[in-house]
This record gives sequence, structure tokens and C-alpha cells, in this order.
Amino acid sequence: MNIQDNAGTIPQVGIIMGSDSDFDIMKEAVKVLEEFGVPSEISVISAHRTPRDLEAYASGARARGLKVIIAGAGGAAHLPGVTAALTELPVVGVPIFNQKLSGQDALYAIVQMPAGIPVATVGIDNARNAALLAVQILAISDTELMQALTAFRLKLADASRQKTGKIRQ
Ligand code: RP5
Repeated sequence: MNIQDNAGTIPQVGIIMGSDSDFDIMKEAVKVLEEFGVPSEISVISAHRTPRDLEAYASGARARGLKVIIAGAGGAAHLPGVTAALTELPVVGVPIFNQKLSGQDALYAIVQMPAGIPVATVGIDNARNAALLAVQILAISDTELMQALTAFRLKLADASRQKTGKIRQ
């Protein structure tokens, strides 16, 4: 199921998730990419429920123009790893929290990839960092994006310095 596409632009980042129940977390990645003006597409694809759709999506991703894939999943979170196995594109994995094992099952499943097929794993529910990592990857070959990233980092540093000021008052 495709939830949202940028109209008329070729997506550079593909955001996929195992279930629509992951969307509340994964929409944070969409927001970050929008802030940086990076076109993205977002879909629900499950490694378990729709494995053949995943194979088609991941194996065709590079030819369709995607540069990075962000994959979020909870529980037995095989989506990022299987995606990474099916494409040479960098895959960023987002472990999603669930009530039973607090997201640790997903974290371990995503981070413990066998040698040769890496997934860049961010913290539990940290879809925002996944998107920032995607922006950093794209910015290597995009001067404007790198400038936007530098400006973002400067703002982050300013906000942090202001916090120091607050605790000294
Ligand atoms: C995973 O199972 C999904 O990524 C989701 O985090 C979890 C639960 O899915 P639903 O049962 O809510 O569809 O595959």
C-alpha cells in the first residue's frame, strides 16, 4: 500500500514500514525530509505478509531513482535486513517500539546483520535520525543540501548553548 508520494518528483528516499501501525513513528522521517526538500515516497510493505512485494520494491529501487531506503519495523523486524539483501542502496533501519519487548527485539533483529549486508541502525523509534542520516548520505553529492545540513547543525548548536545559559540562571 502506498500512503503518500510527492507529486511530479522522482523520490530520492524510499520510506517503508512493516505495518500502518508504524506510521505514527515513521511520519517523523517524512517531516524531516520535507524540511530539507528531499522528495520521498512512503509505503507499507511487510517482509512477512507481502514478501513478494518487498522483493519487487527493493530489487527495483535503484533503477527507479531511489538513493536511500529507510525501513521501519517492530517485533520480528526482518524488513530492513531483507531489503538490504535485495538492493545495493544504503538501508537505514528504524526499530519500532512495541508493548511486549519494548522494541528491543526489533533493535537486535535490525542491528545484528551478518557481515556483508549492513543496515545502518538508529535508536528505537528514532525515525528522525534515520531521515537525517539519509540527508547526510545525499548531501555528499549535493552542495545545496550540504549547506542546509550545515545550517541545521548550527541551529542545533545554538539551541544547545541556550540550554546551558538557562541552567546557569
Ligand atoms: C511488524 O509487526 C510491523 O512493523 C509492526 O511494527 C508490527 C505489528 O504490526 P501490526 O500487527 O500492527 O500490523 O511487522
